[in-house]
Parts: sequence; C-alpha cells; structure tokens
Amino acid sequence: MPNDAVTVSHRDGVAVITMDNPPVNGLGAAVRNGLRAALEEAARDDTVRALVVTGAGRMFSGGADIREFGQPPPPDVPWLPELINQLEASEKPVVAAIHGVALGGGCEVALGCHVRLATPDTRIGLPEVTLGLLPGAGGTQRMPRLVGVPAALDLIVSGTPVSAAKAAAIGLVDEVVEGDVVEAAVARARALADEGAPIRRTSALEDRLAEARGTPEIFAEFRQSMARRARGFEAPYACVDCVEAAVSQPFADGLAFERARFQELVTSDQSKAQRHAFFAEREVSKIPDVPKDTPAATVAAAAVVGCGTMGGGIAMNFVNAGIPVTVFEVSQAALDTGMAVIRKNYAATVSKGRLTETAMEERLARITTTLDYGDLAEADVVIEAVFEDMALKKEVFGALDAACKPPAILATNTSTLDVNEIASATSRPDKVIGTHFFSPANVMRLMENVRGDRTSPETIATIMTLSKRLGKIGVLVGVCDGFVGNRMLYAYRRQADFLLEEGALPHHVDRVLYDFGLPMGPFAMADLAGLDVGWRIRQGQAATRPKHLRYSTIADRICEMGRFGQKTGAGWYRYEAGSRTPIPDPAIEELIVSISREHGTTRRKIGDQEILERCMYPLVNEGAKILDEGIALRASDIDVIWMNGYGFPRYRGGPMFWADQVGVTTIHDAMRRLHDEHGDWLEPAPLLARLASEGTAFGDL
Ligand code: T1G
Repeated sequence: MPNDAVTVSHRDGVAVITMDNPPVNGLGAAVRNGLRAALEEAARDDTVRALVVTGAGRMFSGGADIREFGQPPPPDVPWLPELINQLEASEKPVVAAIHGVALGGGCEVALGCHVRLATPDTRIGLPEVTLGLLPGAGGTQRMPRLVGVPAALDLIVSGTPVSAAKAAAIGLVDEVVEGDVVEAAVARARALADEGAPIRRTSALEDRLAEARGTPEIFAEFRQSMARRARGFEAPYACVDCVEAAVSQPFADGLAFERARFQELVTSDQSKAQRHAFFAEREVSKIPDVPKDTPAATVAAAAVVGCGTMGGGIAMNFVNAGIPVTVFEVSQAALDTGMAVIRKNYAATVSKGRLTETAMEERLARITTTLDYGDLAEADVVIEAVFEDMALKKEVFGALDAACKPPAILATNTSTLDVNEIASATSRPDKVIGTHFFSPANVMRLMENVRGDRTSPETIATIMTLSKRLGKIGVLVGVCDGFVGNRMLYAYRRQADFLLEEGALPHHVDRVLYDFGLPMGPFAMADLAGLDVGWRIRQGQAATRPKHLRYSTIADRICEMGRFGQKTGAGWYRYEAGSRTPIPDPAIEELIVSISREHGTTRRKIGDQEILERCMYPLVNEGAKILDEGIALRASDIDVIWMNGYGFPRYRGGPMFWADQVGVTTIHDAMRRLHDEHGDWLEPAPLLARLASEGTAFGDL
C-alpha cells in the first residue's frame, strides 16, 4: 500500500493520488515508492476507472529531492523516469490537478499524465539548469513534443517557470481552472473514462517535433543566441543537446541520451556548486539569535533620503513591491534630476515590453517627493543614501531621529562606514541597521544587512523580511571596514594593483579574471563604478594609512590625471564616445612602467595561474578572517554575497565553496609562499591555517 508520503482516496471510480511530503512535496524515495504502489494498486483495482494526481498543501511538487543527489541510490526505489513512464503507460486516464508550483520532476510527473489542469496562480517549469542539471525524468523529451521546440528550449534553458495562462497558451496545460482543481480533475478523468476516448500520451506526440525537423538550424541558432548568458556553464548546452535528441531520435533513445547526460551533470563540480548556491541562499535567513518567531514590524510606508543613483534605485524597489515611498532631497533640482532618472529607468523597462505604461505610471504615482524631513514622520523604514561622509551621515540620522515616529527603523546604505558610529547620532541605536544595496539597486538581488552592536532582533527580523519582500536576498553581516563584500574586494584589488607594479598590465589581469567567470576583471569594473569614489575614500584614509604597509599609487595617479573611468571616457582604459568597450591605453601602460621604475622594481613575466592565485587566494583568505571574527555567520553566506553582489560565477559556488574545491591546504600553502615573498597583507588567516592543519574545509564549519 502507499505510504504516508502518498495517500489515495477514491471518488466514484476515480483514484485521487496525493503527494504529501512537506515542505515542497519533493519526489524523494518515500514519494516515489508511494507513487509506484498507488499506480500498481489503481491498475489492479477494477473499481478504479481513472486517476488524478495532485499534491497536498501549498503546491503540486517542487521536484526531485535535491538533497538526494550525490547520495547512493536507496535500494528497491524506482527511478523517477521509470515511474513517469509507468504513469504515462496507464491504460486508465490520468489527470494532473496542479496548484502552487510544479517544478522540475514535479512538472515531469505532470508531463507524464494524459491531461493537465492548473489553477490560475500556478507556476510551472523545469528549473534544473539553475542547479547545473537538466530535466532528467523525461522533461527534455516530452516538453518539446507538447509545446514545440522553440518554447521547450526557452523553458528548459532559462529554467524560468511560466504562469498558468502562459502554460495554457503554449499547450503545456490543457485548462486553467478557477475553484477546486482536484474536483475539476476528477470530473475530467471520469468523463475521459466514460467516453473511452483514446489516451493522449505525451511521449507519442510527433507533430510538434515535425515542425523542427524542417529547420535543423534552429539548434545552432539557439546555441549562438545563448552564448553570452550561458558563458562558462555546462548544463545549458547539455539541455539543448537533449532537446535536439528528442527531434532526431525515437523517444526511448532520447530518454536514454537524456539519462546519460544527466548522470554526467549530477556528479559535476558545476552542479555541486549550483546546488550549494541553492541551499546557501535559503540558509541566509536562519540567524541563530533571531529565531523564526521574532516579531517583524509591518512596513506599510517607506522613505529614502537622497535621490542619487543609489537612492533612486532603492525607491524603485519599494514601489515595485507595492510599498509607497517618500523621497527626500536637499533641493528641488536634485529631486527633479533623481525623479527623471527613475522615470527613464522605468521607460526603458516598458520599451523592452517587461512593464506596461500603466504599471509604470502606477509605480511612479507611489513615489512622493519632499524637501521636508517632517514628511517622513509616518515612514516605518527610512533608508539613507547620501554621500559617503561620516559627518553628513550623522547629521542626517540626527534629523531623522527627531522627525520619524519612535518605532521607525533608520537604515543606512553606506558601503563602508561604521554603522555603530552612525547609530550613535540617534536616541534609537536598536532601530539602526545597515542595508547595503548594490548598483544598480533596482536590479542587483543582494542586500548586505549590517547589524550594529545595539541593533535589536526585531529590527533585524524586520529588515530580513523586507529584503525578501523587495525580491532581494538579505545577508546579515557585522560591522567592519567594507563589511564582507567590499572588504574581500579590497584584498583582491590590492594584489591586482601590485601585480601591475611587478610586470602585469590591466587587460592581462582582467582577461584572467574574466575567463575565470567574473563578469569583468578588477580594472574594467573600477572604470564602470567610477575611480573617483574609491579615490575620495583613500584620500580620507591617507592620514591614518599604516606607513609600513605596501600601498600602490597607480590608481591615485590615474585619478590625478582626471581619468575617472567610463564617465570621463578614460580610466584604466580609454573608451570611444558612447562605447563601454575598454581599450588598452599606452599612456596608462607607460605610467605603470614608470611607477615600477620609480620603485626600483624589475618588471617580470607573470603567468595566468599566478594572476588568478594572487587575486583570488587573498580574497578567500580575507573571507577566512571575516568568519573568524564572526562578521559573517557562515562561509555559505559569503558565497551568497559574492554570487549576488559581485557576479562570482554560480557554477563555482562562491569563493569559499570554490576554495574547498581547490583545497584549503593548497590555498594555505600558497598564501604562506606569497607572504614569504611579498609580505604585507598576505599573512594566512588563522582559520585557514587551522583548517589546513586539520584537513577540513569551510564547508565543514
Ligand atoms: N529538494 C530538496 N529540498 C527542497 C527542494 C527540493 N527540490 N525545494 C525546496 N526545498 C527545501 C528548501 O531548501 C527549504 O528548506 C524548504 O524546502 C522550503 O523551500 C529529475 C533533476 C519550491 C518554489 O529546482 O524553487 O527535479 O531551508 O524556502 O520560498 O528532472 O523551494 O526550510 O530547510 O525555497 O516557498 C528541481 C527548487 C529539482 C525547485 C518553494 N526543482 N525549489 O519556494 O520555499 S531537480 C527545483 C524551489 C529535479 C528532475 C530534476 C522553491 C519552491 P529549509 P523555500 P519557497
């Protein structure tokens, strides 16, 4: 008989098979065993004339149990592809009743059913590629047979689920049902049995494949079209190969091809990294001293101080989430400029067809502007996004403390300044927190939420909940210079500068990091962000900078030439008017060579591997220090920050996961060597030394 994970009820000749495995009805061993038993029972039972498959709770199924991957297969438990073949082969009609989500293996179960009904809120799709995998239970063979090759390629290679309406439009679901979908499915199943209609098995459908057989170039064109977004990833290409196999091979052979490619991917480093990323992004919201039931305040109204690049983007996040926002500036001109940028950003989204004109106007209507702090009195959360100057920040927080209602949370978007010092300018340090957004703030998914010494658990709970509501991934970190992301970036950037003094050139260093998988190397990235931002901070730190520590003056010298990067048409590179393509500039190369000469440094040939190690190992080493100091709760939190804030390639799982794949001992020994050779800044972190000596890894912490 079926088990607790799968229950069966009978409704007048229809067996309703319900997957019940909270929290997401994952298709783990128990569910697969339960489904097999239920199918065999229904096949044997003559009183059963048709079947309905559905899920208990808030969804149909979130797919295969990801935690099972990489584990030895439990004995005598059916593989999902076989189970779905068995389901599809049923002589009795099988109807899927879908609600919530049907993802991955969950969608593949539905594809094995003969008819699919879905509720309007359903989201259905095959996100396996986001885990470095491919739909391994027939999805790459059945989906193109049902929706055609172009739609199947979009669904499988993007991994993005579609709405019920879209699914109906492409033929993925047969009907969108208002009300009780199980009831509707039971009625449909019974009607099919009554009619004795021929059963429509997806694996037998050929007409949608025939379309593609006439245009084989479709696959070459698709591979070309995805080259930029799939750069470095293995799974997207395997997905295309499998859909191509569906067109060129009989179903059974295509299924075998899919299985073989799936097996390759499931044991790959890339998939391990992307599965790590999946769980790491869910782990970030678990904070030991802020339990799940800590009350979070309701955020019904927000405010933003400063309508510059960051302030404007932050305001857009609130209205995109349906939260009205009041934007404060010191002058009308600044407000007008800021609002014009916001409108331009929305207009760009409308022009790409990703937002309607009406929706744009609705969102803009939710933004109120003011020159008066008094108008921020009723805000539940205020985010300050003014210039990176401590005196100015404290002045603003003093004013907010006076103007805002006592329960209001005051947050700062500083990317580097001391949140505790900012909080000291208020009478409510328990309600002060850092909310470090990443540029462009309305696009980048990361929020580095910075808890001060006196930030209360309720304030943390409110901001972490708000992060999710704004469609962001909130990662909680402690106070230190540059917090987690920028502090590690400094360690990486510093060595990149030193490599230039020793013999490398900007485009060489950038190519190595680009090939590693970063969206761009350190020098092209600095030109994009603007060199003046960092220059001002360094000038502010000049007086306190430890004289004995090595410091590269190249970047300062470039700024003194008035070269601030893309915004001035020249920085580390030069740029043609209107172009963002970095062009190596002999003037900069001459400057670098002359600075080496000034230092009496004999320039030497530096290889790609040395560049990679010299930049990435100190970054990991700084991460180890951050963990040791408790500034980050988990190594995986650091990975989430780097993957969502700095474009660290997901197929490497983040710097700390990557470090474990390289080997902590390898990195420790290399850091020891680098420190012996170059000294400053390269002392191996105590944690790195400890893990290396114990033979353990960051993932074991
Ligand atoms: N396997 C194992 N655990 C899962 C899981 C899964 N598929 N999905 C979610 N969880 C855990 C998650 O870690 C969290 O745990 C809890 O469930 C709630 O999740 C053969 C190869 C379904 C939309 O990629 O997208 O099928 O932190 O916080 O926001 O072709 O979870 O509480 O301990 O995310 O409501 C393909 C993955 C698998 C979908 C629900 N499926 N899941 O979102 O809750 S591969 C996916 C999601 C596959 C076949 C292949 C979302 C969700 P904890 P949550 P949520």
